[in-house]
Amino acid sequence: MQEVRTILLSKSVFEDNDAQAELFRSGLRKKRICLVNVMSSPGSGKTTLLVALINALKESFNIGVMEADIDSDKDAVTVAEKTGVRSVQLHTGGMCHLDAGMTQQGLSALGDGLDLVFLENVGNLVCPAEYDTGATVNMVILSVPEGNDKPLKYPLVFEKSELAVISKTDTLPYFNFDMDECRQYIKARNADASVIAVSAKTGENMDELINWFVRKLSER
Ligand SMILES: Nc1nc2c(ncn2[C@@H]2O[C@H](COP(=O)(O)OP(=O)(O)OP(=O)(O)O)[C@@H](O)[C@H]2O)c(=O)[nH]1
Ligand SMILES: [Mg+2]
Repeated sequence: MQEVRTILLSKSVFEDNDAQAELFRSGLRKKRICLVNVMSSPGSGKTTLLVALINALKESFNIGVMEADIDSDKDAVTVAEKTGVRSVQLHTGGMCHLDAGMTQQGLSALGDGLDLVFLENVGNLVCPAEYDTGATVNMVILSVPEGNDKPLKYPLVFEKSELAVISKTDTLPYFNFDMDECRQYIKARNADASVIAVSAKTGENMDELINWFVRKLSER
């Protein structure tokens, strides 16, 4: 099994997380680093989707991954083994979210020279949305089995995300998931959000998602 570095995050020293996040983000923009904060409930397919995306983008961009987890290093090992890109595990010490100070600690551990960094936040649709990590892109994943009403029940994460991915579309035949209604609910939270429905398992519509990132990176 591949070894990955595990960073035990220390409590942030910053009193004002929003100010720190803005400062961190403007530093990232100057260095032309696209940092993507990936939020979703547990098991919605974050790691699976990141592996597919990274394998499609890694020839064109230098990519790194930070995997936040309360305890294990499973996701960081999976990403390292399946993509070969730089990956670090961030242990939150029981906390259900990351803030800007913690994200900065992770990025320092990952090192320099990266164009695109994915931060897989702790699986949770509530807490991560409440803390600005300083990322340049916020992204939410909602999987078909979770149900199309989630943007109504967990509005903040959809308000904060410029990209909403509806994942596991290969399971649509087995669930009462109304795709049009889901898109409407997401747009009601954030009219400007891009909404892209994909299956990482079958590869359905992954091209649209890959192109979204290629475009985003060209705008840096
Ligand atoms: N059918 C189907 N299953 C999927 C798809 N993507 C992921 N899965 C499955 O969903 C389960 C959870 O996937 P993960 O990628 O581990 O999800 P995660 O959001 O990273 O989970 P946590 O890190 O625990 O929050 C696994 O059994 C995956 O094989 C998909 O597109 N279709
Ligand atoms: Mg995961």
